Amino acid sequence: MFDNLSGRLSDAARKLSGKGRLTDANIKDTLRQVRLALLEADVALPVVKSFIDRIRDRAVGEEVGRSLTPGQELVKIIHAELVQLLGKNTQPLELRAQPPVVLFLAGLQGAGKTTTAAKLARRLIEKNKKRVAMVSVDVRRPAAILQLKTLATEVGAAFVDSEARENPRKIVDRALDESRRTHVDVLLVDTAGRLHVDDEMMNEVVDVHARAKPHETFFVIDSMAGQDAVNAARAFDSRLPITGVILTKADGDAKGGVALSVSEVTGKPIRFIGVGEKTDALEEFHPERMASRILGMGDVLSLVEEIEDKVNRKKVEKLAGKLKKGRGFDLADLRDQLEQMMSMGGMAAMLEKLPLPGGVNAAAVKEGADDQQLRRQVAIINSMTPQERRFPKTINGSRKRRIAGGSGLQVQDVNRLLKQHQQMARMMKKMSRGGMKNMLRGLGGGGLPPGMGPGRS
Ligand SMILES: Nc1nc2c(ncn2[C@@H]2O[C@H](COP(=O)(O)OP(=O)(O)OP(=O)(O)O)[C@@H](O)[C@H]2O)c(=O)[nH]1
Ligand SMILES: [Mg+2]
Repeated sequence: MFDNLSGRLSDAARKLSGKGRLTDANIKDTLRQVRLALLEADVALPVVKSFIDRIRDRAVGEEVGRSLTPGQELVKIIHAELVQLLGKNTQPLELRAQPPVVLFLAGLQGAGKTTTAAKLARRLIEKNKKRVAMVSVDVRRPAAILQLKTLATEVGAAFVDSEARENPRKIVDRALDESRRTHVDVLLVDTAGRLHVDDEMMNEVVDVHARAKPHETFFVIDSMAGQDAVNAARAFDSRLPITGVILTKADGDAKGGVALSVSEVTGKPIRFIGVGEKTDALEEFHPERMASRILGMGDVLSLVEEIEDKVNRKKVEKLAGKLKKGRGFDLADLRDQLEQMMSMGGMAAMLEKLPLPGGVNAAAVKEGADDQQLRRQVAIINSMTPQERRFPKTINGSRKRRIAGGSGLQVQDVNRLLKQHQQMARMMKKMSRGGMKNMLRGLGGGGLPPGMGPGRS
């Protein structure tokens, strides 16, 4: 799910570079890509328009954080808007009311109402230790009643029988009576679906709803259903006091548009997502997680935040100033770098969070870049004299042996470190302005310094 969208968004963001400030001009291309990505993902056009407008409003004039690329800054903004759109807080099920607490499920035909009712029942029984009963008011289709009965038995919920052609209101009354009598905590009401929204159907569901007086009214929507389903969401939302959306079939290859559209159109939070046909395949919905998944950025965002927090700005500025004055990147500077990495939880922790490019063997990379290695490198530098740190070229064979001995390592370890330093010094020199800044940008998702991990463009 969401592969298209995430691919496009991250590509677009990566291409955005240069300027220290986001402007109408420099985000234009990226926003066009985001727009296309959203349309490709079946997000409704008006939704796309207002979403893009909000991002533009928020982004233009935004100062790019010291350690971020403009692309990352924009991704941060898009992420925040996505979270906002998908609903900031998913509240837990409202179960505190006087029993029986009634949960009501409505939606189009085949959306997954009956399956979801069973999933909710199972969850309530197993997790919340509730006594659960289920009832179907789908009186036009005898098979629907039987389907719910079978599922109720499977998950261990009570089942209030109903008959084809019976008056739905009467069924609801009976279900409420029976639930009170048998001390049921939660009563789930499964309704009939229709192929299209029509008045007759709407009137019927509104009628049943009024009788059931549910504490939660869920609109169940198939994440692969596209625009029609989103229009149905609007229709249901205007007639029923929807308290939440349940997005089903999120395990399929849906493009993610329905999640965004339904949130924008109804303004109601997505509460759960269905991720399979089995009765345990129901997850709580987390806007943060969904937004990150849509952006496909791994945990880059949290990494970006960490870098912003923990990097010692004074040191960064000192180094930047030094590089500007034409003095080189020496081994003491390298030591500062390594120590900063250790304070960020080491390379292994950082690599965990980076979405490694395809073909990179994550295990192998991690092995070569663990905390222990960082500590060794720092130990080597610590065994040098200040003069050696300042002028690495003076480190000859006998000095290397002394340094290796001092740090409890081999001469070849010293050689490796010196080589690594040389590469970094060269890279630093190449970066005409704000070398350190750029290097940290690299760490934020662009790439790791040579010799410290996989090269990424
Ligand atoms: N893969 C997958 N399939 C699901 C999910 N939820 C429901 N389904 C399948 O979708 C089909 C329709 O589900 P139902 O629960 O019968 O849908 P409904 O909304 O009750 O349908 P009507 O009663 O006909 O309106 C079934 O084959 C379910 O197994 C899900 O989260 N993932
Ligand atoms: Mg059904």
